[in-house]
Amino acid sequence: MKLVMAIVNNSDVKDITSAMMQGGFSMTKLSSTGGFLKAGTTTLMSVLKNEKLRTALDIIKQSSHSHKYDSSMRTEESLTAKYDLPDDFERNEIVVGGATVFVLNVEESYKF
Ligand code: 2BA
Repeated sequence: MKLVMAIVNNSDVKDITSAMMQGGFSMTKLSSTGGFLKAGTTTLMSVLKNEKLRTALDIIKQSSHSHKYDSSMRTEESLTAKYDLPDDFERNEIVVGGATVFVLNVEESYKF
């Protein structure tokens, strides 16, 4: 068994979870926050059989989109003002996502 942990953009969550549920995968959604941009993200967790891993990764890949954050936006009264970049941050543009995915081995699983 594998544990897939996928950190995804909130705007992609609906498409990913719909496709995963249709594919018969069990999932848990966690609210998360990026350490660097401090923006809200969603972390999806799914434990699945080894032979289903490729299917799950394909679903996540197909429904995940990257987006750009422009640091000039941080002074505006807009959604992007929520970003709290380090004071010494100098890059003008950051590309976030689509999905950051970690795959871990699961040795045992119980439901009590
Ligand atoms: P954040 O930590 O908020 O990072 C958002 C984006 O900022 C990153 O996009 C990357 O383009 C940039 N970035 C991150 N750290 C940076 C730094 N020290 N200097 C310059 N730019 C930096 P992604 O790489 O697509 O990552 C999206 C989110 O996935 C991250 O949000 C974080 O929550 C998670 N993540 C990425 N790599 C990770 C890892 N190795 N371990 C745990 N979480 C990770």
